[in-house]
Amino acid sequence: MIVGGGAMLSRAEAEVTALAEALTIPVLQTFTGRGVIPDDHPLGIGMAGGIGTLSAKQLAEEADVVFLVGFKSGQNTTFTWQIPTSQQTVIHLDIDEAEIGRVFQADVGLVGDAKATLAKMLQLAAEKPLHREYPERQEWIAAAKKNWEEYVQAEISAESEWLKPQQVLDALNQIAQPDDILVCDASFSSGWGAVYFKHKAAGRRLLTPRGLAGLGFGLPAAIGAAAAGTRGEVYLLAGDGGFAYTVGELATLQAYGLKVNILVLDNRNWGWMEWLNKLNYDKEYFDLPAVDFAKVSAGFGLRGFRVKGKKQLAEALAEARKATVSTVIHVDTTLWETPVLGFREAIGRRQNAPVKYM
Ligand SMILES: Cc1ncc(C[n+]2csc(CCOP(=O)(O)OP(=O)(O)O)c2C)c(N)n1
Ligand SMILES: [Mg+2]
Repeated sequence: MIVGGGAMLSRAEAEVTALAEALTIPVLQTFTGRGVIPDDHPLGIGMAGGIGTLSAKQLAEEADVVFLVGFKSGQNTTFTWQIPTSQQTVIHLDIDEAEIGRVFQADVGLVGDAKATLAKMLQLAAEKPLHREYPERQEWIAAAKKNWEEYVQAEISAESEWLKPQQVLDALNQIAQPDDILVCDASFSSGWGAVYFKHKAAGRRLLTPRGLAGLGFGLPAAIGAAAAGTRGEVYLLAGDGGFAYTVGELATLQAYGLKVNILVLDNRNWGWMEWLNKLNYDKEYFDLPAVDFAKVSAGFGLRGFRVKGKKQLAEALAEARKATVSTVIHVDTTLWETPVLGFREAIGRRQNAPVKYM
């Protein structure tokens, strides 16, 4: 099952989970479908696509049937329209009839509200001999999930001079509570958030800009989330480049007494673009000026920490959580880590390697 934002808008979290459990279906998610099932659920496979988990990639490639739920077949989740393949059977459920077969041919098209339609499918499944154990499928899913968890664990426990963004997300996962919200700016931050931020309960907890495109979205969007009065804390993850686009909005946080815990991933570069430069031209072109965003934050009357290692990061996150005002945590990170699977593969093959997807 690949679940998109349509399922979230229809609040179909319970029905998606119930159908997945009844038939042992792994649940892969899009950016706007993230959180439809908690990540620690055995069938919760997380983010699907070119920016996604390796378990989602494996399961999407190996499935014989792909059930698209409230999902518009966007570029990321379909690996730039390579999945579903023509060999896979496609069932597509969407509230908008025009979506069915618009991008991929659907073997079965279902037009309806996600919550209502999944509830009906559950009822039909219960009446047929479908509600049963599928041990082989369970093993297939559990093995894929475990492989990815081990892969992430290795990334997290690696020691290097610079923190990896994966380690920053791990530190955030350690402290974040189920009701907290993570807002991400465009570029890699959205990828780090979507792939590595753990959804501890079902529901929408991740806000990313559409198409991961508009840099500078992060801080204004986080201000919106804080002003809306969410139950939990609001976190913002932004790159050093994009954060500078709208950094003046720190004044809004100060003026309205709103609280956002801000993590700036400083790789001193337009990371996404520099990766493309390196992969396509084997050349690095950019450097961004060194800005101390912790000091910038203090200049706006807010709190700021500049952190290097894991210990300093955990301490700053704890301080930020306790505080009543907004905090900027400026984290110096390595440039050569990316949440884009195609980039990772291409850099492994070294230079002049055209990127297969994204
Ligand atoms: C408004 C806007 N301008 C330019 C771009 C093109 N662009 C995409 S990613 C990127 C680099 C972003 O750098 P940074 O915010 O530091 O994040 P990083 O990729 O380093 O994690 C740029 C310039 C964009 N997406 N949006
Ligand atoms: Mg950057």
